[in-house]
Amino acid sequence: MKSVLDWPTSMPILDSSERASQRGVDDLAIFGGRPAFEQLLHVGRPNIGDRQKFSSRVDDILDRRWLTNDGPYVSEFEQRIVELTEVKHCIVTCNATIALEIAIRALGLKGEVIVPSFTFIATAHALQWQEITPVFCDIDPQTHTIDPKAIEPLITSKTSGILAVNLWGRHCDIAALEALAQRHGLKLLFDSAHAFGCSYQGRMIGGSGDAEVFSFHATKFLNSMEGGAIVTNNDELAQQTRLMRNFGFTSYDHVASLGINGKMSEVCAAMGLTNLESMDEFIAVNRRNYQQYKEELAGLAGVTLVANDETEKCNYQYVVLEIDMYRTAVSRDELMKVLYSEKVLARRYFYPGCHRMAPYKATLADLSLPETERISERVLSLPTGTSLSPGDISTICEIIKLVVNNGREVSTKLRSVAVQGSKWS
Ligand code: T4K
Repeated sequence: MKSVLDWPTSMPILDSSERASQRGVDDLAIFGGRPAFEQLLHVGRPNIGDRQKFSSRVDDILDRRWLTNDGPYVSEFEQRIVELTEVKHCIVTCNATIALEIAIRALGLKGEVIVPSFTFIATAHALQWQEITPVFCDIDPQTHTIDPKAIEPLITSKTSGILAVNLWGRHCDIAALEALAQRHGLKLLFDSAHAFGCSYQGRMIGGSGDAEVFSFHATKFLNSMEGGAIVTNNDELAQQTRLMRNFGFTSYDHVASLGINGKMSEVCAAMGLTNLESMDEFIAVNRRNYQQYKEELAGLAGVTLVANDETEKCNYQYVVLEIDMYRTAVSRDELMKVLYSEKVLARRYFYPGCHRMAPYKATLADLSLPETERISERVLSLPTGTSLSPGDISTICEIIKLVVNNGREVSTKLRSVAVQGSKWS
């Protein structure tokens, strides 16, 4: 198999005479120039492992005629995750949102649960869907994860738990959260959708709190097309979540509890297993991409690459910029529009914060989360992963440098140009 590390050193779309480094502001596509790329570059383009192995697994599935409901590939995928995370139990699911919902219900969460607002909307929805009120908490501006100091004032007699998020694969202050949860008798659940393959204090993420949830969605660095998992060291919780995943069935005619259909299919498990075999390569490519962005954007005033904790294992799946428009003279949204015109679909994950989205904003107009609001105005996620070449990254960096180094001019010109058909307008 061709290694994913062996991508060409450059994939220029523009002729050498037109390369981004030689372009001026007037050559930007948004002002009428030719886009730097012919096709859109996405954040979250799936990494795909050995196709032949995947195909042969699909053949097995078809030969066996066992497509879902606890098939052998699902069991094998769960076993591999247990080995990798060194957590006692893994229950894979159809996606991480359902995994969160099952874990929330199995833990008996009710009333109010404290959760960061700076996260993908699924974290909050998993609570609200079960008529539990998400109580939004601010974040630590360094790590973008929930600020333990901001949690205590939010605890009321209705609080049943904390749902923390290991955002971007960066771990929260897990020790502080565990101490806080213990002190107040609260359940502690981690949304670790981004953190598969990452570590905390030298141990793989997965074994903290009462349970943790991973996502294996197509856009995650390790995907099973759609998929999620609950991991826990609690035997009883594992048994309960396993039952809940399959309608609560304990045997053919016996239902022990309320349940849902949260099962993962055999094809998804086959994809997950195949991609696990390339996981080290995916991380190596992500790390290389991250380093390249870091080096090429170094010293660009007002532009910071959100750091990973290099003392821990990281999956480097998100490359996130923070744009300080008081120094760049061009806003995050203006930069994003320019990139989009060049066919680089950078994303402002997780703008504007859950508390500013429906249905939550309807009752939270007065809620102020200063760090969440400030950070969500500044962040921009850039494409990474195995579908990107180093040449692509250089071109993206050249565009960013061109825009930021001419921030005032770009911003003024943009204001005089009517941008048609913008997805974000
Ligand atoms: N908790 C957190 C903290 C999460 O971030 C997420 C999901 C969850 C919980 C819930 O996990 P799941 O229930 O999904 O397992 C995407 C993903 O759909 C979502 O899984 C992810 N977080 C979130 C951060 O990103 P969107 O709305 O941005 O997806 P979309 O369709 O715009 O796709 C993103 C980009 O990826 C696009 O530019 C196109 C590209 N793409 C996408 C797919 C599906 C591809 O190139 N190929 C593909 O197959 O949410």
